[in-house]
Amino acid sequence: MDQKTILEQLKQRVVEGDAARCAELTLAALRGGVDPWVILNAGLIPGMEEIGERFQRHEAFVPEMLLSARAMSRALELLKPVIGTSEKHYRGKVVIGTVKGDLHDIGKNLVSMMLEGAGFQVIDLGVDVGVDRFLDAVRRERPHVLAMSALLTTTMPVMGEVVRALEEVGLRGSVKVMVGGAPVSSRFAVEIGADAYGANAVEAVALAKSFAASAPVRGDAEVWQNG
Ligand code: B1M
Repeated sequence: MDQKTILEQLKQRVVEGDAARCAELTLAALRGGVDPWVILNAGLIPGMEEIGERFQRHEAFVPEMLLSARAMSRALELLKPVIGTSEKHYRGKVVIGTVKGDLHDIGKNLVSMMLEGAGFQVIDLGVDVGVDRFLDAVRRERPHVLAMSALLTTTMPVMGEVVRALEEVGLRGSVKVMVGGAPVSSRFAVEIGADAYGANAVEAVALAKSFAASAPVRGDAEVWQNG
């Protein structure tokens, strides 16, 4: 099978939610020398976009979206060891989570994966994370960056609530706040007082690197390296 056919098949299998076939095709593509970013951007993500469009047209429903998400996650697991830069150098610490009311985690997981590959210690709070849990994590972990993801327009305001809460308890100056997710924009980031908007995982990593590089030196690199 040539690269174009594999990628087209991969997209179709994501749409159908066929996790087993998706995994086989991902492995076949990797073995055939296809760049993991091409697999992601030209196969898997277009599949997720297609199922989202079908959902919007009422041609697909939540169970179908769930199957597609499972197929995509399976393929992502296979891409994990080869994607990213796998740097050994400690870059800093990031607390990440999908905001309260929102269960979408594929984009957030991709960002986490890339951050880890780039040398960040990532504390992933998972999905449906409310203001208090973000605050507790910032207090406890003292991260360089707090990264929040939202895929629903209805859950985006939680990001602003977190920024305000950080200000109220005097923690805002200690952490850079980065927001992302399909409905989020740089304009929204400015409106809520976040430091940055990451349009995708690559941008999120570049932003985190610049924030960590400009932060005062902390004693957590050794702790991280010693496990
Ligand atoms: Co839902 N869903 N969903 N869904 N879902 C969307 C988001 C939707 C756009 C579909 C549509 O209508 N076309 C729509 C939202 C409409 C809106 O608010 N504007 C929608 C809806 C309505 C819903 C429900 C309300 C449906 C219902 O129940 N009636 C429901 C809500 C549940 C909830 O969260 N409370 C729901 C449920 C689900 C499933 C659980 C079935 C499943 C999620 C499973 C999972 O994540 N484990 C699901 C899915 C799969 C989707 C679509 C199809 C795909 C999302 C995805 O994974 N994309 C989605 C349609 C779409 O996006 N086209 C849709 C691939 C992923 C790699 O991209 O997450 O955008 P993305 O991440 C990108 C960037 O955004 C960025 O980097 C990533 C890589 O480039 N990024 C960051 C993300 N986070 C970042 C953080 C950063 C930086 C960058 O730093 C902080």
